[in-house]
Amino acid sequence: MERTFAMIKPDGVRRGLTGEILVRLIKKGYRVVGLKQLVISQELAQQHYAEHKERPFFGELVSFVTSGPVVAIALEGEGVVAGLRQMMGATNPANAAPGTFRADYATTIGENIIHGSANEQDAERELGLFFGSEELLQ
Ligand code: RTP
Ligand code: MG
Repeated sequence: MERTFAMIKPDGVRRGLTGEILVRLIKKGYRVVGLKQLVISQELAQQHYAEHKERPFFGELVSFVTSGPVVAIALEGEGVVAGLRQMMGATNPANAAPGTFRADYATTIGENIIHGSANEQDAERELGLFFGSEELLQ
């Protein structure tokens, strides 16, 4: 069964959105197969967002995602990689469709409350960065 990696970013945790986001993911029908709250290191943040290392916003992005606890979520379900991205909405909340997390709970591109893997290959890589196999349900 398909799996993906979701992460409630520090702004989402700070604003008390963890419960609501988890409820919506679970009600959708996805299974939470791994879950933990942690403050991520600079190294992990840089590895996680390595594809953006040459972008002008990289430094800000790394400092933001390490600024407080995040909630790392391993999610399983049919079509969950694309399905999570749909539920998140566009990167810039101003362009996100109503009803998506980013449209409903965020206003700025730099603090858009949730991360989701872009494709199945990224999902596998990111799940491996954040979870040991013993931390994931079978
Ligand atoms: P994420 O990786 O966090 O799920 O977000 P995403 O796929 O929707 O967007 P991506 O292009 O991967 O960018 C990662 C994060 O970098 C910040 N960003 N800032 N200032 C800018 O132009 C800019 N562009 C991207 C966003 O916070 C985005 O979520
Ligand atoms: Mg991305």
